Amino acid sequence: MFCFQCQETAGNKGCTVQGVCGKKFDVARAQDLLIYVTKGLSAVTTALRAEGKPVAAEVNHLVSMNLFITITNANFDRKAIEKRITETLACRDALRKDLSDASKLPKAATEEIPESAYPERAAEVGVLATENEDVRSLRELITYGLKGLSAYTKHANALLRENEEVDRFLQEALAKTLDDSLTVDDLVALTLETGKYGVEGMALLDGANTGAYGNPEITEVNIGVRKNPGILISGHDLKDLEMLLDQTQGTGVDVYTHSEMLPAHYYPFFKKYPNFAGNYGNAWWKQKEEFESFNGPILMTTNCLVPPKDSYKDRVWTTGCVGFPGLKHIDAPYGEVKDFSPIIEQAKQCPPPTEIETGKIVGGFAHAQVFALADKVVDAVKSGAITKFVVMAGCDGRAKSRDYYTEFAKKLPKGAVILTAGCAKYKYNKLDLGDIGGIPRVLDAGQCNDSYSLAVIALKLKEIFGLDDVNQLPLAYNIAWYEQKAVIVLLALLYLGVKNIHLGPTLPAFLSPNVANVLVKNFGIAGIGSVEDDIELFFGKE
Ligand code: FSO
Ligand code: SF4
Repeated sequence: MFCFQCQETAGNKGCTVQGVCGKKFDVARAQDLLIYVTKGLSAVTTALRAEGKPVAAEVNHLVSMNLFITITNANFDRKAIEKRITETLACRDALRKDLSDASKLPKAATEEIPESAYPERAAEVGVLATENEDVRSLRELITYGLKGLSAYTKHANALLRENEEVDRFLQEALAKTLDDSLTVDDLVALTLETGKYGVEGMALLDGANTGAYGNPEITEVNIGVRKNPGILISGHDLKDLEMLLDQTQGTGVDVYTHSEMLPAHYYPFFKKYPNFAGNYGNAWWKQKEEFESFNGPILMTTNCLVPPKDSYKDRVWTTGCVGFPGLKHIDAPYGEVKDFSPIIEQAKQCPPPTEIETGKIVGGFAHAQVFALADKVVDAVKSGAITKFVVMAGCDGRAKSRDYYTEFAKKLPKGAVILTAGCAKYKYNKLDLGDIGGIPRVLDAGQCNDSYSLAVIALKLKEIFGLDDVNQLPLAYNIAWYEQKAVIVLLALLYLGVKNIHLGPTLPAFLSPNVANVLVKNFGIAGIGSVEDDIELFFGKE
């Protein structure tokens, strides 16, 4: 195996024996083959569209779910992944028959791969199959961006929103990563185009979420516990949460959010459920301790599953893209209700959660809420009470080096306000950083996909202040990344013209020196240094 798609890759080079994430060799191989056959299918759908033939929404869903399954910490179940490979090959072959001219298709779109040959073929089609390191780097950068984009379109699809244009691009770009005639320049252009569709995909999801659940608003979320048994829901899928809340009404079982599900509390819609109790725990990587002490069942709706300990394994349930051998999986087709009753029954037999902390955290600063506060924010900037905004969106992770972000938040000058989204916030959202004239110094827009809100806010501020360029705002970017959704967020920001983004705690291993250079030269992308040096870099000498 060779995998270097996330920030925790071994030695910041690549996982070759087993993933640091716990992904086993055979699972990594199966994921490589799933990506390869999905690219093959995408070459067929792209050719169909070129012939003016429509592609069904189910096929778009198959492609995006396949990509989502391969995101870090989503699916560790080789058999489930192999089943997807078989389905994808069947779909590819059926669709290919509709083509008038199949002569120009790449091998991935035509070759037969019997099930018995999956491991052997998987070993030949992974990341290292591309020899030129710059081409490999760009192909992977694009593919990881598309994985992130797929996750976001999948969530929109769950709320019955579609954008055929985004799916068309996604599949065309996947197919292009198989095309040996593309030059490095072509691939750089495709990388930026991926960012453009990243913005589209996040806008689609933002519309789906706010259309279904209202605009996030300032909300205090309880981080303590109640006395009833509870179900902990993690991941990003708000539709799953809605179904779980509906089904737990009147059962005496409370529902708590975990990690990236915290921002659900900010939506008006979810406030109507009396048993929506609060948020339990922190970012994904602390789950081994927190799932233990939660005592009740846990529902993983998307990525960020850490291989579970035997002591609580029987309480972890999966749905959607998530899979792990031995865990129980519940699913239903898009638009249909998932039956979560076995989870609720299990919860009733469990003791209530053990309290691990008390208090409240505040969030809900997505675009509409910040626009509502715009006058206050603008006045604070004009009066000099707010000197700078720092976008600290992205991910949290296990590495000790991520303490940098806690220290950075603590050492920020008093006039600085953090704009955040994603699980990176857990590095500082429980610090008491206070407020500036009633504006909290940590403004949490929501999940990683709500980084879209931060971009919309930046564009609005540019307009209010009458600037020509978003880079003239008193706004710095110090982003933490971990998995592939952060890649699409980064590409989206680059597409919007944002420069001088600092990315940490390490730069991606999949950037070859030349590709890294392109990003440095054209966009001023940089890593992080020491907290003191970076504070000075962003704010000047005190
Ligand atoms: Fe995982 Fe975090 Fe939201 Fe990332 S919980 S790491 S960019 O924020 O994706 O899924
Ligand atoms: Fe390694 Fe990350 Fe890939 Fe897991 S997802 S195998 S930790 S690079």
